[in-house]
Amino acid sequence: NYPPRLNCAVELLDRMVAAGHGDRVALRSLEASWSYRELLLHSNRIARVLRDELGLLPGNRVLLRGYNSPLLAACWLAVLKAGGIVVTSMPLLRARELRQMITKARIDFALCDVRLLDELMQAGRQTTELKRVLHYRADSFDMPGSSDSSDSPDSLDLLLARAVAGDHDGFDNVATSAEDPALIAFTSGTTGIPKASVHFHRDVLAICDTFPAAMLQPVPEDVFCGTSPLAFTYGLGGMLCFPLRYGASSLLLERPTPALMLQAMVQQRASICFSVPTFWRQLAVLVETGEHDLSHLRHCVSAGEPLPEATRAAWRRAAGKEIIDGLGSTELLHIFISHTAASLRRGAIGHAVPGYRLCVMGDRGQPLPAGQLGRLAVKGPTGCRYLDDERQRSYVDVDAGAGQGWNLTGDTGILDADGYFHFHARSDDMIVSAGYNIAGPEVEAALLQHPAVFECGVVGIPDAERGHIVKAFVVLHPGHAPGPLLAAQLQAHAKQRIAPYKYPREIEFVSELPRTETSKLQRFRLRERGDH
Ligand code: 3SK
Repeated sequence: NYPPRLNCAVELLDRMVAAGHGDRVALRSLEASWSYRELLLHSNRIARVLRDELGLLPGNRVLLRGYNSPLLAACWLAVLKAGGIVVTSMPLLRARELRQMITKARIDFALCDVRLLDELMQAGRQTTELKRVLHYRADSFDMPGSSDSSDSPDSLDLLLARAVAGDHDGFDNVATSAEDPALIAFTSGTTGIPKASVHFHRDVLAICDTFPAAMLQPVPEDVFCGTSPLAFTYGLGGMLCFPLRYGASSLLLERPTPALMLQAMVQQRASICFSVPTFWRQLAVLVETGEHDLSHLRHCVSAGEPLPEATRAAWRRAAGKEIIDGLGSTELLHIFISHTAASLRRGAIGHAVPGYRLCVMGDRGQPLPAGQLGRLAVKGPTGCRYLDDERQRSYVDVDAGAGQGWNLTGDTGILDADGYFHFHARSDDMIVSAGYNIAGPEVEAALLQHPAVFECGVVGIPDAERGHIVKAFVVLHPGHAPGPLLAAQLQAHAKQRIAPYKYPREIEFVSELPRTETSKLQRFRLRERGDH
């Protein structure tokens, strides 16, 4: 329960400074370290530029385009303090995708890292909504005077320098309502068709007060880190909102590779790390083959994709740590199913995060008894509000037998008698072959148990006889030679672990799998490739 007047940035930042956390480190990068007081100062200055130089009005939408950095985080907080709505974007988006976002979310202003400016300017020229773009250098606060862009009228650095010379450091925060939109989060999901989810100020606090409170119990001494962009709400929660809510600090790396992440985790004594299965797999390989002091690492969180048992086991073997798995979505903003080290159950993603309720529904929206396979539905303090999108009707079931307002996440699985959710597949990833329903992730999990397999993606491809057949795209660990012999071995391996009708009838060895910028496997691309 939050008060009717609520600004989530003020709760996450101003309130922490007022509560005596001012001198504690809030954000770190490889180059800089900002205390809570410094973060407040920078955010206030940016908020003043937005209001006074751009004329931002409450409710205006501001696109943020940059790599993870303390300055990007300060921009995020500043937009909210000024009453704006933040729209974060993935750094790798091209002009066409940015144009779609600008039009759909009716973006008024943008703050953009100079290195990513070209595509945005191209997109801006093709739309009528975008009024002004300010560009910044991510290190402009850390190396004053080093800016090469500061003589442009659209340089945020220049405007900030003027704001520094101003006579006060405060900002008159906009007293937004708890149900004013704070964020518009875009997801292209794994299908490639972007959707925009709107989240309120209270939603931002709700994700801080549910998953981390129950599963991680953060303390101010914690150092958070992670590998996802802040534009992915998984990264935004784990690497910005959660640490601030608990008075802890967060390490923001621009473009973390597994080696860089590991080195930074060790150096900065990170204690909570948010990553995705493919990254955990790569980290496990590095940790297994080197000497790394990870004694300070308390929690390793995985989400974004189902965590294969083989990846969990590899990390346990390499680092001696358990991974906390989570199921979340952009539509619900963060994780709603997870577990603690103590409540881990083999074969299940976890149970409902306290505050959320789960139900597995049949085709007509009727709740199914424990143990029956159906569609996952979730209800809790956050939920899906698509911006101007027909797909809202199918995501939020307004008239299900189980009652109104259940979010149908697109996952299928089983709730057991103790309330644990056993994931089966995304509804659109089920393979129907010769009348059998086959879940791609189950076949992937079986193949991953073979020592030669580093990662794989399994999809159905059209087949005249069976409707579809199961095809696996396999990336091998270095040192293993692709070829028909290994393919036959992998098929035999799969048949021994799962029902033989599920084995991949076709195997193609590839050097990498197509992934979104959030590291989700793009099965639709594999299907396109297999569709010959
Ligand atoms: O999309 C997801 O998988 C996800 C997971 C956890 C938290 C947030 C998101 C969007």
